[in-house]
Amino acid sequence: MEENNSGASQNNLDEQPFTITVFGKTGTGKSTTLNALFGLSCKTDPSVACTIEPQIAHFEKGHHIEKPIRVVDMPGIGESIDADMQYLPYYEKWIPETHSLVWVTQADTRAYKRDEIFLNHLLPLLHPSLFFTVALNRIDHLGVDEGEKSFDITTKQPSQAQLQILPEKIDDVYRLFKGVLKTTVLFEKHQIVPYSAVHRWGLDTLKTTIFTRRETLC
Ligand SMILES: Nc1nc2c(ncn2[C@@H]2O[C@H](COP(=O)(O)OP(=O)(O)O)[C@@H](O)[C@H]2O)c(=O)[nH]1
Ligand SMILES: [Mg+2]
Repeated sequence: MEENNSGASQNNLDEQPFTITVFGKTGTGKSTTLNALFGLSCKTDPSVACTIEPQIAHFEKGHHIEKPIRVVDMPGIGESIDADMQYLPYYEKWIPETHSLVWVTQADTRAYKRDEIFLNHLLPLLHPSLFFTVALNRIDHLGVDEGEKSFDITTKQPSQAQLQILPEKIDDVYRLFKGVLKTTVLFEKHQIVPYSAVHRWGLDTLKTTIFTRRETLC
């Protein structure tokens, strides 16, 4: 993966390869997700913010790819807005060039305040032609801290209890993101995709959702 803040300079979306840009708090599994979806080898770590500059992967038109795409792994949202805002030039460059914005967050928490605050700061940069996906990772840990039966790692399926609490979780996450996004971009509940990057559950749906607008845009 290339590391830089340069890249294409034109902001005309039609002239850019289909561009997927990934945001989210440090440790939610952005790099693991990109590795699983696109066969990349971004560094992953349970405790360290590995990505401090945007990491850009280019996929040329080829055997399995009909049209060129670009995948941009943004630095993780950290501990303070001040620290996050040092990356503002990266956001200002990449969001206008993004077709599909993927916001990775985790299912196994109730603490979405940082997502909310940070998304609010990015809101002025979002544009109506952007397709917004909330990638709800770590489904394998959903409800486990509250004593629910956990993910079956043999069959690679969530437990019945996890599947039962999932709609309520999606409702909560939807309320929160919709409350910030309002009508800035199209955002409906099916744009929240539950999955587990490490256990590869839900990845196909995530990929299909991320590419929703590809055919019409490119
Ligand atoms: N249990 C579980 N852990 C995950 C999942 N996805 C990522 N992780 C772990 O979370 C940690 C942080 O992942 P990483 O991809 O580096 O996060 P990033 O900082 O958002 O890029 C790593 O230890 C991953 O193995 C998942 O679906 N379930
Ligand atoms: Mg990372």
